[in-house]
Amino acid sequence: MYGSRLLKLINHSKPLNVGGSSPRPSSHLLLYRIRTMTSTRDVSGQSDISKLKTDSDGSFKRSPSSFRNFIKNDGKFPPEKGRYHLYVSYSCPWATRTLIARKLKGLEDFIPFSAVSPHMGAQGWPFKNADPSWADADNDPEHPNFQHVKDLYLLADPNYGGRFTVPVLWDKKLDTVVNNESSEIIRIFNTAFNHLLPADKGAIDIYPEAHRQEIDSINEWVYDTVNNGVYKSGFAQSQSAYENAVYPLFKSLDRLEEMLKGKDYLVGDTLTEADIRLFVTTIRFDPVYVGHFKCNLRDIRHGYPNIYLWMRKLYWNNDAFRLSTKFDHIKEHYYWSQTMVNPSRVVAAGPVPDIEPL
Ligand SMILES: N[C@@H](CCC(=O)N[C@@H](CS)C(=O)NCC(=O)O)C(=O)O
Repeated sequence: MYGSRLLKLINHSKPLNVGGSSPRPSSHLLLYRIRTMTSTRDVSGQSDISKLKTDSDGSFKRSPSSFRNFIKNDGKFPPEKGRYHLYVSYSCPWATRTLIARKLKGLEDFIPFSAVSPHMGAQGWPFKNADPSWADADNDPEHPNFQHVKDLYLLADPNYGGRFTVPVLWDKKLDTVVNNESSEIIRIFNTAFNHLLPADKGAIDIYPEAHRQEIDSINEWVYDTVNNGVYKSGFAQSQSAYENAVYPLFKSLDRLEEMLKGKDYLVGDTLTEADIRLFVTTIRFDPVYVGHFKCNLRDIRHGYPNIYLWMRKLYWNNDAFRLSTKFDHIKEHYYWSQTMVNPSRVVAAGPVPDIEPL
C-alpha cells in the first residue's frame, strides 16, 4: 500500500524529459529501487532459457505476451517523436519483424533502438556492459546502469511473471513497457505515426484494408506451423512432440513454395506484414533451424527455389530487410544460448555463404 502510493508520487514528480538525449541515471536508479523494493523473489525461472519447461508430453508452448497497449491519439501512449524506444536482438526473429517495419516506415528518427548481445544467459538478454565479450551490442541509453532486458520488465512491473523477451517497445515518459508483442508493434508502426511522417512514408501500408482477411489467414497458419513451428520442433523433448511439429512445418513450406511461384510478395503484388513475418523465419532456416532445431527434411536453398528467390529479392533489393539481418548475431545466439539443445555451445560453421547472391 505504502509502496504503491510512494510509487505514484515519484511517477508524478519525475521530471519530463521526453525526446531529450541526456539520461537520468539517478532518478531511474531510485525509481527502480523503489519499484522493486518489495520484490526479492527469484526470477531465474523466468530469465534462464535452460530452465524452460515443456508440457508433460514434451511439447513446447509459447506463453502469450503481457504488455499489449497501442500508441494512439488521446490514449495513455500518444504518438510523439522521440518518446518511445525499441529494445531488440538482431538474433531474434520476432524482434527483427519490428526492425524491418520501423525502417520500411521511415521511423528511424522517431523511434531509436538498442540491440542487446546475442548471449542470452542465465539472466536473459544482456546489454553490452554485462557482456563486453560481444562488441556489436548496445548499452541501454535510457537506463545506463541496467545490465539486462529483465531490468526493464521489473522496472515496469516488479511482479511481472512472464519471460523477459525482446522486442520491447518502451515509453520514456512513463518509464514503462508499451507493448512486447511483435505482431502488434509492427501494426503500431504501420499506422500510429503516419500523420507525423513525410507523405511517402506515411502512405506505406503493410496491412492494407483490402488484403486484411487474406493476411490474417496466412498469418495464422504460418505463425503456428512455421514461425513457431521451428521452435516447437527444436525445443521438443519427445519424439512425438518433434514429429508433430516438424511434419506440419514442411507441409506449410511446401504450400508456401506453391504460393510464391512467380511472385515477389505473398499477398497480391504488394509488400505486406505477411512477407515480413515469413522472411524472419526463412532467413534463419539454413544457418540455424536445419541443424540446431532438426528442421532438416529439406533446406531452403536447395529444397524451395521459389521461397529462396522471394527471400533473396527481399534481402538484396530492400535495405529494410538486409540491414535488419545480422547472421553473426543469429548463429551465435541460438547455438550459444540454448544449451538444452546444444550443451557444447559450439557454433556451426555453415552454410557458406549465409545467403547466396541473386
Ligand atoms: N510473442 C513474442 C515472442 C518474443 C520472444 O519469444 N522472443 C525471444 C527471443 S527470439 C525471447 O526474448 N526469449 C527470451 C526468453 O524466453 O527468455 C513476440 O512475438 O514479440
